[in-house]
Amino acid sequence: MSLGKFVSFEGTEGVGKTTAINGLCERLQAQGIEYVRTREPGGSPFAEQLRELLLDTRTQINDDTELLLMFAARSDHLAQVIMPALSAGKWVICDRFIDSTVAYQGYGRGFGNADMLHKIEALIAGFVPCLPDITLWLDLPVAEGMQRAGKRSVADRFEQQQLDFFDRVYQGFEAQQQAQPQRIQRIDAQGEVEQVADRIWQAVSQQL
Ligand code: Z5A
Repeated sequence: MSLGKFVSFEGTEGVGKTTAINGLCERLQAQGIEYVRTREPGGSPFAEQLRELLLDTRTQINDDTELLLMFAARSDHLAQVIMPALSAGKWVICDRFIDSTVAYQGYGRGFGNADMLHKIEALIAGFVPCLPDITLWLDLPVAEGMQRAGKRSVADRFEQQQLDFFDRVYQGFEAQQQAQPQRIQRIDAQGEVEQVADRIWQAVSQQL
């Protein structure tokens, strides 16, 4: 039986997920709520190895291979980290989950075509035993996120994509939020860090 809450964060590049998760974890700690903070792709030792390959600019794979590797990483992450934590009554705070697959592999790589989306749906149905209780989609114009992210790091294999790719990814998140408004809450990611943290806490505290 699952007792803990499963919270995922989603959004295009540089929207502020890491910053927002820091804020949420501080507030959970203040409430005395035990949580496990994790991320995808990755989160377990084997999935972190796959993450390195997936983000490495030298990796040359086709779209189906990328999709299957995302699910291989997720399967291990679920088995090793997510399900045990939830069963132990802990909250799981996950930086990206299945909605990133729909957005990046389904809309970014697959242009939102039905074939790719059906493959993803089948993989979710077959290999994902539980969906997040709440997903926070940090909504920020793509260009603004890129500007925030650009201040910081060297581009990985996904960050090297062109603007039209990220526009499609954004459309993927938007479409999913519209299709599943109960689970996926849109959070305005513009404004000061504290303002965004307050919006997130308002959404999450309804789960308490
Ligand atoms: N991927 C996929 O394709 N399919 C899948 O199924 C999954 C993932 C699960 C790795 O993700 C890649 O994997 C990702 C999709 C793909 N590629 N991309 N793009 P990731 O989450 O590790 O990488 P990311 O999306 O690029 O995240 P990020 O760059 O780490 O950004 P972030 O965590 O959302 O943002 P941040 O680090 O908190 O903030 C970015 C900067 O903005 C930073 O300098 C902050 O100080 C600043 N910031 C944050 N909040 C604010 C506010 N409110 N105002 C001003 N500045 C701010």
